Formats: sequence, structure tokens, C-alpha cells
Amino acid sequence: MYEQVHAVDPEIAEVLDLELARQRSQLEMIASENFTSPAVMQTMGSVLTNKYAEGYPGKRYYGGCVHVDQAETMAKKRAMALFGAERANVQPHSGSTANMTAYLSFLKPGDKILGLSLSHGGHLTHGHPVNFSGLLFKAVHYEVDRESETIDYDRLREQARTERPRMIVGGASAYPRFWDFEALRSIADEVDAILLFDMAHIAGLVAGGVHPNPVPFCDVVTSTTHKTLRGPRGGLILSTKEHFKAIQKMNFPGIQGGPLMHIIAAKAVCFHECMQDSFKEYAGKTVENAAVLADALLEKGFKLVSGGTDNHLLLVNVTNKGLTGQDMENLLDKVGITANKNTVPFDTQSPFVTSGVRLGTPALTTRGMGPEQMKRIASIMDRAVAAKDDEDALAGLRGESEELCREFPLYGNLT
Ligand code: DSN
Repeated sequence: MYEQVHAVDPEIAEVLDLELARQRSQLEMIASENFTSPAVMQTMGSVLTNKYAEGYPGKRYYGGCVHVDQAETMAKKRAMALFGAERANVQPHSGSTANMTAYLSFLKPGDKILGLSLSHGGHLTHGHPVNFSGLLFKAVHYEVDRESETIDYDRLREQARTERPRMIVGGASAYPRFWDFEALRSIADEVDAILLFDMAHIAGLVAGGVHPNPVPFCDVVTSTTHKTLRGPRGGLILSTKEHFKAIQKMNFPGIQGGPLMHIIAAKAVCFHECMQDSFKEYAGKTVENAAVLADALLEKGFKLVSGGTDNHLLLVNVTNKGLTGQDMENLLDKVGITANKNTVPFDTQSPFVTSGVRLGTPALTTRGMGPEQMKRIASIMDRAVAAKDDEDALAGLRGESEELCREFPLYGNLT
């Protein structure tokens, strides 16, 4: 594998080999990660990386753009068709720059935004004080309800009436429930706010028809393309026709320079893959696997934020197991499961320690795992907690995880 890198740079080739081996031999349960297809990866590693193409198809600042124009036009058309959007900008390098572009297309520095708090499942770019979004804008936050641990849309309406934000931001990185887009739209209309939804986590579920679609309800929808959507690492903005001109101008020349044409072409491949029946099936299985994992963990006495999941992820509050989120992340690592510690709503631990772990099924579902494997994984987690100080028992459990990985080989045909 990676023969050409080995010939030029053995040190980096070794990193590639080791990372491939790690991905193959561990149970990947980070909810924002996935295994993209060899076709997407081949496109990312193609000659399109050599091309400068500032501007947009048909209106570039460089010659020789005839072929990359085709790629970008296809990516845009496919994104619009996939999500039923009037317009698409496929140039954002990341979810973060997609959000920056979307904000600055509508807002001036100092304007008020209202987004879900990071510690309640939101995202840094939804107004956290250490992020550009919190530095540039006056950010206020809504939280989940203490009892149900879900968004209380009546309370959000009250908050919006009091705060009168210029923009309401929906979307999350650790929220296991469906969003009510009709409610968000009606709240935004009532206070005359712009409605942005960041669907990065759920985009693949929306594309696969197993999560409601935010596009018909929002002024602007942002996303990444590498999570449940299973494409290359990058960003995406969908909008109505009305707002598109401002978005185009803010993306370039406002924020970005030369677009990453190899990544844009790979986004086109990803959108094509997402239009196939096999992707709908994949999205359905991802959600089914999360539900089965949730039930199996509940049976074993684990506590799930909001009591379960509607999507691809679960948030496990491990306090009742006598552990912190950091302890659980370390423990899972020892038994061959990769996940991340995560704050839970109203967490009393710091973000470096936390009381929870976030688990996701997108990557394992791509490997072909199903309900039976989810039950086995829940059992490994349960036994790991019981044997947390017994290194031999933990090594045995790691062997079980590795056996599962061998049963579902990854990238067997990668060249
Ligand atoms: N870092 C991503 C996640 O893990 O959810 C969000 O940007």
C-alpha cells in the first residue's frame, strides 16, 4: 500500500500504513467519522489538486478551468437535487468556513445570534466565546430541558421573543433527537430572524430520507460532507435563490481564495453515491444500529441522554457507573473501541473531563455491521466497565473487538 509515498518519504508512508491498520483493527464509534469510498478517495488524490480556479464555473480568474468547471457544476446540481435546495455552494473548505460564510452573508459584526449551547450538544461555531462566531457576534444560547434533555421549543420561542436575535441557529454535534423544523421556522418568523440550520451531523440521514429535511424550512443550511454523508472532508452551503448572491460573494472573495477542486469533484462523487438506493439502505441501517445499541446499553443499566436516540448517535452519561467521560473514553480505547468523551447537559465536570461519551454508528455501519454486532459491542462495553481494573480481562475484550473487525474487513481493495 502507498508504494509511491514509501519510495519518496518512508516516514510519512509509515504513518499512512499505521493509520490504515488502526482504522482496520478498531471499532470506530466517533459519531462524526466515517469511511469514505475508494472512488471518493481516488478523486481527492487526483490531478485536480493542481488547479487554481478562483471564482465560479464560467466566471474564473484563471485559464484552463474547462474541466474543473464541469466538476463543480455537477457537484452543485447533485447537491441541489439530493436535498431539494434552490441553490448550492460547494466550495467551503470545512463546516466552520461554511458557517462563517453563512453568518457574514446575513449579519454584521455585533449582531445577535441564538444557537444551542455547546455544553448541551451544540457546536463551537454556533457562538461559543472562544470561536470566531462568539468573538464577532453577540451570541446567546438556548439549552435542552433539564427533565427531558430535549429542546423545549416553547421555551426557545420565549427566549427568542426576549432576545430578538437577528439569526437563529439550529443544529448540533451531540444531540440524539430529531429537530422540529416547523417549530424553528415559526419561531424565526415570529421574531423576524434569519433561520440557519447546520446539518453537518445528520446530512447523510437527510439525504437517505431517515431524518426530516431542514432545507424547505430554512433560509440557509450548512453542512460538512464527511460525516454521515460519507464524502470527502469539506463543507457545503444550501440556500434559497433569494439569498444565494450574497453567499456566493461572501464565500469568494469574502472568505476563501482558491477552491479545492479535487475535493469539490470528490463531493460530486459523494452526492452521486448518496443518490443510490444502496445509500438509502445505509442511512436506514445506521439509524437502526443506533437504536439497537441504545436498547442494549439501556438493558445493561447505562443512562442515555434523552433516554435514547432518533439518529446516528447516542450520548451516554456514565456517572452512574462511577466513571467520568474521560475514564470511559480511556477504558473504551483499551478494549479497542474509539469514541470521544462529551459533556452531557448540565454537566458538573469540566469539558476536559466530562460526564459522558458520544457513540455513533455511521462508520461501523459502513463496514457492514448490523444489530447483532451492536449487541456484542454493548456487551463488550458493559464487561469493560465491570472489569475496569483488570488488565487481563480488558485485553481479552480487546481481542473480541479485533475479532469483530476481522469479520468486517475494511478497504480490502484499496490500491
Ligand atoms: N468535530 C465535529 C464532531 O466531532 O462532531 C464537529 O465539528
